[in-house]
Amino acid sequence: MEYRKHGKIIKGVGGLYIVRLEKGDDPLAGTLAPCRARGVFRHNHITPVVGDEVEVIYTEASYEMLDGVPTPKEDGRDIMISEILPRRNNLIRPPVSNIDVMFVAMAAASPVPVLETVDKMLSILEHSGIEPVVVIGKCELDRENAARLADIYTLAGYRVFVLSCVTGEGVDQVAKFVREELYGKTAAFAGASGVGKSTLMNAIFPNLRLDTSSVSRKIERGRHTTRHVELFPITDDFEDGCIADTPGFSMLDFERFDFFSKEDLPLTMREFQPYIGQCRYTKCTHVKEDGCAIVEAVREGKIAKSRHESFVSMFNVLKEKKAWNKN
Ligand SMILES: Nc1nc2c(ncn2[C@@H]2O[C@H](COP(=O)(O)OP(=O)(O)OP(=O)(O)O)[C@@H](O)[C@H]2O)c(=O)[nH]1
Ligand SMILES: [Mg+2]
Ligand SMILES: [Zn+2]
Repeated sequence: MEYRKHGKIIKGVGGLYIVRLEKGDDPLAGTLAPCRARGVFRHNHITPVVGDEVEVIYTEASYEMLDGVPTPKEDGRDIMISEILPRRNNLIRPPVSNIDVMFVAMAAASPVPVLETVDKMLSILEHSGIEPVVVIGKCELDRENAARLADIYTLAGYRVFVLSCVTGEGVDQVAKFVREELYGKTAAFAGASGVGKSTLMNAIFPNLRLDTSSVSRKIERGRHTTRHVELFPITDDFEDGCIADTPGFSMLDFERFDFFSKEDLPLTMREFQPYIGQCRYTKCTHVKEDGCAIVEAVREGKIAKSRHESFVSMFNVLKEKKAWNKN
């Protein structure tokens, strides 16, 4: 007998994918099944990623009975991902798909937040139709900077959480948000390595016990603690919603920034929207032109200076890309 099932990839390591199979009457319904991807994906340069909704095929040979319970074989050899369903969205970094909400995490200090990287991430999320939520962690290390960052992103129109996993302040608010607003959704954490993503996941889900970097981080500079993307259920049921912990990125990963065109860029800046179409020149690039409504809003403090600086920096990268493509 051949079973065809729908499922969601919750983890992928070295070509072995853990798929949470949907509920049903079949032997492996509701289990976390180790699977392999059909060769045709590799042939077509398609890599299954965490968050993918997939079709899986298995047979009686794919599992064994352990204490009377059908248990999938660990090597995943006999359970095949036969199809990846169309993705609602798909990010390269962190490599996830079908995300509803992305927590964009930074630390008030240690590591020093790089706002340009944060803003690039936010623009990519806006462009992908993923709702960003800003998380400012380690607030006990530099309260002034935490408040400054919170102001920048609140002004930009984002939901902002300020917290510390050391003092515990702000953690309950995030946990409440997760319980109340992520029901049935798929969320993920994104942010530089060492900002405290896994620590916060552990604080929200006390049973999780994810690896977090210890005091040895200083010696192991540049090492990522989290190595793989993995989705965890918010309750004990994946269908109630899930959140992915992801490996932090370093600045380097963003050097090739060519996700969209320079014409699309202003549309990815949330707080620019009321001013678009208000500039003196219709072809205004919003970089420094006379009569630019956005530059004026920055001057008046309605748009944060750092956000406009990130915009200009991204604009210059995208402008170069266009010139390069013409050759
Ligand atoms: N002072 C302070 N340290 C924290 C806080 N939260 C986490 N840390 C520490 O920051 C370090 C990095 O935390 P992780 O949770 O491993 O960071 P991460 O973002 O998951 O890092 P990657 O997995 O490499 O992406 C650890 O030593 C944590 O103990 C906090 O609120 N305050
Ligand atoms: Mg981590
Ligand atoms: Zn303008």
